[in-house]
Amino acid sequence: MSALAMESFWLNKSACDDAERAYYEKLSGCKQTEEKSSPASDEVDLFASDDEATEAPVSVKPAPKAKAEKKPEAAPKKVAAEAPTWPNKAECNDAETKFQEELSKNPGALRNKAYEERTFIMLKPDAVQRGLVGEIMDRFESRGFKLVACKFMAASKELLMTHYSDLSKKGFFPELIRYMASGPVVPMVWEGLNAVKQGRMMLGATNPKDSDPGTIRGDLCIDVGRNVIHGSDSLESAAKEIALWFKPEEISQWRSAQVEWCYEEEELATAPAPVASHQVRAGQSSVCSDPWDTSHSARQVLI
Ligand code: IDP
Ligand code: MG
Repeated sequence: MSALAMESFWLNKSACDDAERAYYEKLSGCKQTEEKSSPASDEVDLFASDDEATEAPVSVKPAPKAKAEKKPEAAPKKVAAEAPTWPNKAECNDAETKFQEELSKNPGALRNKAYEERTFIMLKPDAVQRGLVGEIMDRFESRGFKLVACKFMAASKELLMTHYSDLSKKGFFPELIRYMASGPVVPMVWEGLNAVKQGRMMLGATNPKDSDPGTIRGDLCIDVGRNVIHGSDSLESAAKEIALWFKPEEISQWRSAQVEWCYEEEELATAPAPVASHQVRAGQSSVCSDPWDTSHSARQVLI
């Protein structure tokens, strides 16, 4: 009895081992096979699909392994490629430190001084009378230029004669002075990249009949004697005219909220203050610092 029982046990054991082996071969090879199999009975499932078990491991299992192995190889390659873009990192950091010092004294300071070019623009009495002040200022604002000084005033004949002194020999000079003194004017200083040249282009030709459509004069006036706006024609005359019409203390030093959105080089990193999760989700933080260079985070917002 006992010998028969043992024999029966080992026969069953062998069958069970085979079934177990087949089961794990199938299990390790293919999820789909596992999903297809009926959960009703282990025995039916395990013994019925012996043939399929050989195909299963090939199709799915190697794929995730290959992906997992590739990732660590990619990282060092990226570091090696990025490294040469910061050959003079120390110089960059020095320049950034100097800029931050300057910014602490002048909130209007920019890294690229070309963006600080200034031009003198004046809305003439006809622009004021015709209600074009907002329209014209809007063009400069919308373009991205920064207003740093502005007055609404009646200009004296003396001031106007000094301003137009280079035209004093022209036949139209007396009428020009009379017209310019006949009502309030709006002298302004606008700041931005190529402000003088771009300002002149925005004005259009002196005589509106020659001004292109799209320019201020081309769109808003007809007669050369009523051409609504003045703009400096060179860097030298801009400096001279700004000094003539404005005292230094009348020119504001301020950082426009637009500056980072108008000039690529003027982006400041935000202070590393904690940010609420809903703000992060809304995309509030727009810092674009180099992820490979932690020292770059020295940039600070001072306002
Ligand atoms: P700009 O204003 O385009 O710089 P300018 O030659 O400096 O032109 O002349 C200054 C202003 O003198 C003109 O904007 C215009 O108001 C006036 N002006 C220029 N040429 C004539 C002219 O032929 N007749 C009448 N006024 C003129
Ligand atoms: Mg001129």
